[in-house]
Amino acid sequence: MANTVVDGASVLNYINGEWTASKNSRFTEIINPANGSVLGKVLLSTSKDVDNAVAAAKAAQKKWRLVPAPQRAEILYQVGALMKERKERLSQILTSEMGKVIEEARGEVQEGIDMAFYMAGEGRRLTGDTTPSELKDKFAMSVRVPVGIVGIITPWNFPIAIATWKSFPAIVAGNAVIWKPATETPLMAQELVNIFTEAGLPKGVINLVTGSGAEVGDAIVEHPDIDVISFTGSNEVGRRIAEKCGRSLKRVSLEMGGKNAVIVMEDADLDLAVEGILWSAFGTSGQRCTACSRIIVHEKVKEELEQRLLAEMKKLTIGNGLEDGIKVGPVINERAIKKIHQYVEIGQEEGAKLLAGGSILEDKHLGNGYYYAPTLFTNVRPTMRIAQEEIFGPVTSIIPVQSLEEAIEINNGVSYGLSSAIFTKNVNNVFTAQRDLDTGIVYINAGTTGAEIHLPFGGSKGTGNGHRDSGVQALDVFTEWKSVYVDFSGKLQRAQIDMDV
Ligand code: UN1
Repeated sequence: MANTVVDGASVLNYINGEWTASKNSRFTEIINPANGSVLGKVLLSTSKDVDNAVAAAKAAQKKWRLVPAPQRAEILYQVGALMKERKERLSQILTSEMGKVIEEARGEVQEGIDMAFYMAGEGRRLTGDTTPSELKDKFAMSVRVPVGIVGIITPWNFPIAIATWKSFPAIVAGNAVIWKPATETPLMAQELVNIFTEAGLPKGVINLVTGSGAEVGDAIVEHPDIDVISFTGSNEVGRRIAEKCGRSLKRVSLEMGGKNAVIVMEDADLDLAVEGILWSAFGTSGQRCTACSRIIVHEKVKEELEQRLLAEMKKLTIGNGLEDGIKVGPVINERAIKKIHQYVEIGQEEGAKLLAGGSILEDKHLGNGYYYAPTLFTNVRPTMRIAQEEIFGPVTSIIPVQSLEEAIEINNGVSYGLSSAIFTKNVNNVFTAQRDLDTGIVYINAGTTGAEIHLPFGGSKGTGNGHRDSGVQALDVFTEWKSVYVDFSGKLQRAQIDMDV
């Protein structure tokens, strides 16, 4: 439990209530993306470690499922209280490890705290239905039961919030968890696991196994005793996971990103639209699944919007997110910055016009961090790769249109369906847009980010496979329905369908 210092930390596995090393004691470095410094190291585990974690989880779940849900929830209330108490510490570590600016880190930790109290409340609900039976003296109801052992695989861009979206509903519903966090952000995982332990979660109910997707991720996905997988990450990896789960009929919940757009109509409040676009395109350096990477604008206000955006983009301060006044932090690592830059080159080759940014920043004061200039393209055609593929960086593209109908068609003309937004004052536009935009989340007069935890989070098409994170709907991923019939007539009553047999 003392294992929580940022400098020189080494993150081990947490199996059956103990921080343990792996037989294969290989480690990889945890890097601060703001300056390239080494924060510590994280264990690269093997499939054997996953086996040990599953064995511990199975033993623990046998008892955990029998703990009354309101008592399971008490532990989540305590988790929420501890997170609240440690909010600043968690936020500082989050910024150091992942790079998002400190205000955003605080926001993310708050999202986790909200999730704790919200899901704790579910411990006193977890409702099913009671419904009349077709027969006399017979009672019928449906109840939620835990699925069993849950494998959760979480990304680095929201290292604590997304972990809470998945682990809290799983735990309150009576499951045990095997968690593989992103290799880039194991410190947040270590912090959250310590909080679970201090809150009194019995050993084996949560188990942490760190390491690569190829080794640990695959071992979790393929393990015959893990009943459900909940994954957030790229579409490419999500598809591979779904194929594997399909072969073994394992339930799988996927959230795989977006190509989100803000629509700006000719009657929009442009100041508001500019603010919403800047926040959702360049906040978190564009590394949100919900980030605005397309701006679909009515041609009548296109130039005005461009000018206002450019003026505001000049004011964006870039640097280490722990420093005061910084608005845009680094991107996660070298691989990410190269990919972002490649997309910018692709955009230029495709004939899009670069209005701002477009370069890797290497100023001296930025040290060895991974900084990319906030980038704006215009005159982008909807079929260009920069308007179709997820870039996951501070790059956004203006696509001009002549009508709402065309805007909606372009919004829907991508393979993802996570989030969309429209700025307009016209009530007819509002209701048409909320009906016809084909994303799982729609914002009116706000940017594409900022989902609240008590609503379902996820999307259509290449974004997901029909499940949702957070909201009460998250419980559907981690529970089975059981229909229970109680006959108190004292005789064998055949069901109505079998009466005439
Ligand atoms: C993500 O990027 O995967 O809606 C999650 C938002 C945040 C969550 C983003 N509440 O922007």
